[in-house]
Amino acid sequence: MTKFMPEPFKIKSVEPMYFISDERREAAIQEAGFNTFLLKSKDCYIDLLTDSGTSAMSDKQWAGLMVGDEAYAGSENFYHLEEVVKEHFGFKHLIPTHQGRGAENILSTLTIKPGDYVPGNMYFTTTRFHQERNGATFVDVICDEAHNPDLADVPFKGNVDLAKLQKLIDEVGGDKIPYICLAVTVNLAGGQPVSMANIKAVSELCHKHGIQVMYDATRCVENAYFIKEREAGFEDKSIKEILFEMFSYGDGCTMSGKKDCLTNNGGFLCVNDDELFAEAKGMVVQFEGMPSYGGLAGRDMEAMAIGIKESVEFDYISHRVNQIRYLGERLDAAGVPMVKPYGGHAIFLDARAFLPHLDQQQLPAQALAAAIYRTSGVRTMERGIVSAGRDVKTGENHVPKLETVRLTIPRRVYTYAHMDYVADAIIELYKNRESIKGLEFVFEPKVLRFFTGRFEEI
Ligand code: PM9
Repeated sequence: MTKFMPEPFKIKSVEPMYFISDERREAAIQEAGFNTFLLKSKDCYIDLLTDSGTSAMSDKQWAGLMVGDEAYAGSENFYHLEEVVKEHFGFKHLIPTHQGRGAENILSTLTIKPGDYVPGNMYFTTTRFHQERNGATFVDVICDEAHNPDLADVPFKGNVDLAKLQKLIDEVGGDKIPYICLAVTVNLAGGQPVSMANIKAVSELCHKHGIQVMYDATRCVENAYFIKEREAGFEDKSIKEILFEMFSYGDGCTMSGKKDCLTNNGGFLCVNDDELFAEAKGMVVQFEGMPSYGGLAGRDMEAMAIGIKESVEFDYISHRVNQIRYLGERLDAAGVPMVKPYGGHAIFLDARAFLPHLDQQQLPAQALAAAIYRTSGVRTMERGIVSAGRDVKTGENHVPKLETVRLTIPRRVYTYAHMDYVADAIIELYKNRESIKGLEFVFEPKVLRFFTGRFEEI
C-alpha cells in the first residue's frame, strides 16, 4: 500500500502561481524589512506563512455561499451553524465572531479581573494579549517536554503538567483563576496534541477548585486525529466522537474558524453558562454585531457550518496530517533540525540548531524565515523571540526555549509536489547556512510586534 495516499480531492478550480525571479525576491525582502508578514502575496511563490484563512473551500462550501441569508437578524445560516456546532462541540451556547480573537476579546473581558491569573498550555500571541490587556498574568503550565524540540517519542507534548497547575492553584487560590485556556493542539509548541486522559485530569482538577475549562479549539480536529492515532482505546472511534468527548469535559471554547473549520473567515465563542452567555451577547453587539451574526455574513456562517462537517471526515484529516509528516520526513532525511514529533498543521524548523552561529538575541528564526524566502520564494513565519514579545511588567524580552520557523501548510491547497519543492529549497539552504546573518529591529511596535516590525541585517 502507498505510504502517503494522494490528495483526497480532485481539482475543480485553479489559481495560477508564478515563480519569482532572484532580483524580485531580493528587492521584496528588503522592502518588507526582512519581515515575511510584510511581503506582498504576489511576491510569494509557495505561501506557508499560515494556515489561517488560507484553506481551499470545497464545492459544497462554495455552493453554500449562494444560500447565504443576509438578513440583519435571525439568519437561517446562523441556525444551521448553531446546530452543527452543537452536534460536534456539544456546548450549550454559540456566539459567532469575525475571527478567533473576537471571541478571545469577549471571553477575557467578561471573566478576568485585574490581578487574576490565566494558566495555559503555552502562550499564543493574540490569546495572551487579550488576557494581559484585561489585567491577568499568563502562567505557562505545559509539560517541560514541550519546550524541547528533540523529544520525538513524546506523543502528547501539548499536555498540561498537573503539578505546575496545582502549584499555581496553591499559590494564588482558585478564586484568582477565572479559567484555564486549554489549547488543542498547541500551536507554538509545534502543533502538539493533548491526550484525552490529560484533558480529563485537567478538567477534574480545575472543577474541584471552581476554575472553568475554556478550550482554544482552533486546531481541535487535528488534536482528535492524534488521539485516534496515539491513545489506547480511541483507535476505533470516529474523529467526530473523539472531538465531542474532548469538549464534554469543559465549559466553553474560543474558536478561530479560519483554521479547522476550513473557511477563509470567521470564528466563535461557546459557553455553557447561561449568565456568561447573556453577558457575551451584550458585548458582541457592541463590538461585532448582532448575536446571530457576530461580524460575519450569512454566507460565511454557512461555509463554516459545512466546513466543520467536512473537517471530521477521516480521509481529509489523515491526508492533512500525513502531508505534513511527508515534508518532515524529507527534511529529516537530510538532517535538517526540527521540532518532533511533527505537528498537525506545520513543520517547525529549529532555528537555533539550524543557525548555531547566531545568538538568540540576533533573531535566528526571523533571519531564517527571511533567508528561506530570499533563496526560494517560499514564505514562512518566525515563531521565536520576536513573536514572544516583551514582558508587560518589566519590558524585557520574553526568551522562549523554542526558536522556530513555521512551515505552515494551508488546508487542501498544495500537493505533495509542492512539498518536494519546499523540502529541496530548505535542504539546499541548510548546506549554505553559515552565510545567513542575524537581524536587529529597526522598528519595534509596542504590541504584537511580529506582525509589523521591521529589521536590518547585523
Ligand atoms: N493563529 C496563525 O497563523 C493567525 C494569526 S497569528 C500569526 O497561527 C490560536 C492557537 C491561533 C490563532 C491564530 C488564534 C487567533 C487563536 N489561537 O487569527 O483571530 O493559532 O482567527 O485566531 C494564526 P484569529
